[in-house]
Amino acid sequence: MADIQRTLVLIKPDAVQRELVGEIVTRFERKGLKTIGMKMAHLDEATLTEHYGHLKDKPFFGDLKKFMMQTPVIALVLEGFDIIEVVRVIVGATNPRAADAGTIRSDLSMNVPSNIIHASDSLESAGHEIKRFFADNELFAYDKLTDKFHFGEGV
Ligand code: DAT
Ligand code: MG
Repeated sequence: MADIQRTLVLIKPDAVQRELVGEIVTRFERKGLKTIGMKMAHLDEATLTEHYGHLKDKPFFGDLKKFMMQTPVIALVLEGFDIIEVVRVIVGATNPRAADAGTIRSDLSMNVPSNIIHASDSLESAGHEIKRFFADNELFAYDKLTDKFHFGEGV
């Protein structure tokens, strides 16, 4: 039996500027993923230094943080079976020009630094990232009428 997991998604400033927020949220909804948290936030440098800590020695680290502070972002927490892997598949590879056709990055972007979306890459990072952006009382448990199709036997 697959595990129910949670993952963090950030819809980045280029997607906000390019009016792609609805399109991206729609793709997750149509797949049947359950949103349990959603908000707009203007990220500060300290948060981004932590969030992108694995890239701190890269030459593009400063530009990446500046880019992420250009506008507020939309943060989502999604919940479902194997959701970390499912969302990474829907998001596509880091380089949008190499991403599989049909993925968000392939269909909607062309450039690594502005690849429009972030998604947690492991169970461990998802745990840290959700805590970084959401308080416990900003995450919601509720039943959706469609849960039986996505989580159950479908009958
Ligand atoms: P991902 O976002 O697919 O998890 P990552 O964690 O390696 O990829 O990098 C985080 C972000 O940093 C990525 O979405 C865009 C930016 N980035 C990565 N590699 C880059 C590069 N070579 N030049 C510029 N920006 C880069
Ligand atoms: Mg990453």
